[in-house]
Amino acid sequence: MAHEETDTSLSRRDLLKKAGLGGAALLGGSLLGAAAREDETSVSSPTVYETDRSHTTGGPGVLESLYGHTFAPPLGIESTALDAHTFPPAPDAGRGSSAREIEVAVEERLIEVGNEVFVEAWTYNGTVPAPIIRVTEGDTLRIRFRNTTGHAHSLHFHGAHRPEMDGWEPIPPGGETLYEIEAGPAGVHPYHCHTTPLAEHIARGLYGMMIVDPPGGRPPAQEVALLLSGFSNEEIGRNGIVAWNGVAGFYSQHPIKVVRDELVRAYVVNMLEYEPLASFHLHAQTFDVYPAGMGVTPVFRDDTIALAQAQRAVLEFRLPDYGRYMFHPHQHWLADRGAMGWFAAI
Ligand SMILES: [Cu+2]
Repeated sequence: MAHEETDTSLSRRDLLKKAGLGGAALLGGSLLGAAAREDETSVSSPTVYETDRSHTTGGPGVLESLYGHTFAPPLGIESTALDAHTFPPAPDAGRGSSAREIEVAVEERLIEVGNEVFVEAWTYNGTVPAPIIRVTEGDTLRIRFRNTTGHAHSLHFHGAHRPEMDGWEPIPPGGETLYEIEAGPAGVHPYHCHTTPLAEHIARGLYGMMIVDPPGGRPPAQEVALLLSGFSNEEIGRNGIVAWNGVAGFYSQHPIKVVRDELVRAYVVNMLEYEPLASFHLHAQTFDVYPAGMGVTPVFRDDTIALAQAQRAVLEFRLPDYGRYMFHPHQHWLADRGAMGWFAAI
């Protein structure tokens, strides 16, 4: 297997030895290419990868392979650990106008977002990102909101709703409230805390994805959800870790399996704070783009979409050949910090 991930317990020097390269070449790309880069980096910036490594709080931290490197997930993390975030709950199309009751509690948790990288997170219901909410357009969504922490928080939905239910007003420590919105429009919309300092409340983990189906449902597809976000694990205001669905390097180690040549629908949301722009790039294939997941016909076709903060899209594509298709933000600074992943067409 040319693209097998390397053992994360090996040091970089061990990796070079294992590859029979001594200290003569960098891993990544062809050997000829690597040798050429070694010459170039000797006169430019040879230490960039070591600089990256310093942003972990311990352990090997970096997953290196032929395609480069990214931050590694927690050691021994199960391949199913992110299933609830990767695969949206099944739709229940046609439920429009029925009432949906949801309990949301703000809880503080210490979570491992990468190999031995822990952050003191603020969470909705204990996870970052928060659980995916899936409803049908027109559903009445009642959210019983409890703030169990020592800070004020709130819950604000994107999409359309009455302004008094917009969720920007802080709910004090120990406080409760009831939000009631009519879900819509059909699409994919983030929800997040809107209490100041807003950036920090988002960067600490208070966000999630809401999928709103049209009343007739969507055509059958293999559905996946990918929410991009970051963690200021060492310095507030800087994303030391960047991750799809909350765990750095997870999809690098555990590709998302899809059936070859069958329709894939990806709900992609950018909740990365402190970065003016992110993107989603798929290798070796193009996709149809429904901005914010709205509309019944795609607006354009591409292999890369730009996503400002809170922007999102539904992407539809088929992977026609058996094999692995890479995905990552095309800002490689972000990919290197944990947002590298693969689809495996099987
Ligand atoms: Cu908050």
